[in-house]
Amino acid sequence: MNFTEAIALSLCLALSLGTAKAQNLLTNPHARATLSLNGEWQYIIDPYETGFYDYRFKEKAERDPGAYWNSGAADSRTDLREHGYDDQATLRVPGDWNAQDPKFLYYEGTVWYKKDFDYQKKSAENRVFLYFGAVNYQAEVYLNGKKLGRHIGGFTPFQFEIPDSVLQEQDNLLVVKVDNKRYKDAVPTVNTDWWNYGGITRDVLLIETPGFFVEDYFLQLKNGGTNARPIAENAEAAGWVELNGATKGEKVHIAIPELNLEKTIAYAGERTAFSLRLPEVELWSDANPKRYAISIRAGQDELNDQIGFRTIAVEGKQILLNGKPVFLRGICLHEEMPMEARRAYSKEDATTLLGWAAELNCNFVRLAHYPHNEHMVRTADSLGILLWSEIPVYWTIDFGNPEVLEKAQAQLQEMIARDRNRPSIIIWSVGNETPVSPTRTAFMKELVKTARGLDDTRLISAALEVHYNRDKNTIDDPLGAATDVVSVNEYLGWYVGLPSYCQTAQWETVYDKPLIISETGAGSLGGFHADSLTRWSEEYQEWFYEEQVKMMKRMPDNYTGFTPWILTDFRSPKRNHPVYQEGWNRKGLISNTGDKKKAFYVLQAYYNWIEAQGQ
Ligand code: GCB
Repeated sequence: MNFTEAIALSLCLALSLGTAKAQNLLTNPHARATLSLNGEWQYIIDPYETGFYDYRFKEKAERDPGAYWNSGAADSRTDLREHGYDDQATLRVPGDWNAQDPKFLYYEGTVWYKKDFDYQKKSAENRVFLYFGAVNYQAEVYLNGKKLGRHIGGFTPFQFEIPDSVLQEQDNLLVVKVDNKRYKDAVPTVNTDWWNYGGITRDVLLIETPGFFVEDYFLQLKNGGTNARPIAENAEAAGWVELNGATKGEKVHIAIPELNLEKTIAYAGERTAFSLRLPEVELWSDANPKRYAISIRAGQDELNDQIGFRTIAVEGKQILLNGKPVFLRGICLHEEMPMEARRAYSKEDATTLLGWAAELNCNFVRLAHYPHNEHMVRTADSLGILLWSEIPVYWTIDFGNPEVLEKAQAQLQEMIARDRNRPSIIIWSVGNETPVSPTRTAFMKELVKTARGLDDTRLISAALEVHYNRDKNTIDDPLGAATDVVSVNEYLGWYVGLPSYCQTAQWETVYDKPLIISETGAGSLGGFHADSLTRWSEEYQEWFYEEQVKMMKRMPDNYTGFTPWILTDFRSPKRNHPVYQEGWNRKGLISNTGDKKKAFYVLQAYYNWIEAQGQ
């Protein structure tokens, strides 16, 4: 059996075995939420998974009073119960558990979360969905003792419909088993250079819809339909609408009031295509992040959203935004608030992180190394920051295993489903620093194919590695043949030699495509000052950036973007120097105390210079 056959077989198996697959996502959940389940949740730490398995290590029966999805409340004083949710300790949702109590800092395993809520449907015919922004890594969700489903993957949303037979008007018992253990066949795998924050890390929402409703839609300008001007005339936008629970022929009304546009189509099942002629539209760009309100109505349901019209394309060695060459002045960032050493999850967090990027004069951010929360992407939409969004296919995952491919595909699908209407995202990345081999390249090409199949309006890339060579550093990873943009991480002057190595370094790519330097960086401990040859000093990092910038100025002419590693220091269990690291990767331009290091200003000056060149 060759690789493709193995994949086909595993997909068939998955279908026939009914592998827990989350339902199609309701787009823009925050605009529809009827009840937020954010807040304090009670919990049980369960490293042995006693709440899930019996003493023979078999999954407990649904009604087993000892199963932790049941309340643990005793029916009489003779009942034996060994769990319960009565104590006062709580965990905040959204949020990782690691930052909330020192006992969780290094914990990797199962925690049961429990929340009670009352809920009255507005009408008996309505439907109710339970939506999770993300749970890291695996979630089993139970309501009133019934299992709603399971989700695998720590950075993408999922939802379950709650059957009427399960939902109560009072005292609903919602329990989520969260497990963040690392596994070789997981995506990401056991080895990453970031903190494995566990928990219900993003918003939890209850959403009530009419019997049939607008589930999802897509609308964007047709590529090539614009020119370099900020206003396009007579442009054509194409898209589709998908209803849930509707019959064919149902009327769907699409309106963009600011453009005086209204259109009614008849629903033809699945994704029903439509197009709109836009007489005069202000284009969304980094310079002018113009958004329009859109409403899509069907039956009793109305979905509201904010979208931006823009095109993104590659022409020869350039990236064109709205038909005009753009240089990506970028920075990488993790979804983490350095000062509190926790996952970022809110609009305020997004505003802080992207605000720092804007202060650097960035027009681009690489969201590393997994899809970030939806607030981040929507905040970028409103600020005019272009984005690279990535799935955690990171380093050496189990490329030969078709189930791993399936897990990666699921995350890719969920990432694109959530964000396909966000104008800020211009690049989907299918992975980072994956080691070249025929098996890996076949795996990665499958992901590229899937990404294109799901969204042909954006660019596809992956962060590749470079093999350093004193004479010439050549970028020739075979995966580069499959992506629209070739992106490369290089650490000349940190992992390889000293920053002075940059002075004579030569670069070439075998691909006539746009080239992004998707990482480069050096560590420094904020506030530690010494001469520039002293590792870990701010001066070494500053010198590193100075040499990198000079080298970038002599890059081949397909160099179209730069996203150094990284905006802020971030926690990593791999970084164990007792003086300079103590569990932190120190390559941030901003320290974990929120102070800007000297190198911040070198990059800022470079970006000001690029902007002044009119690029
Ligand atoms: C890399 C990885 C990134 C690491 C970084 C480093 O190449 O892509 O995840 O954190 O290097 O600091 O070594």
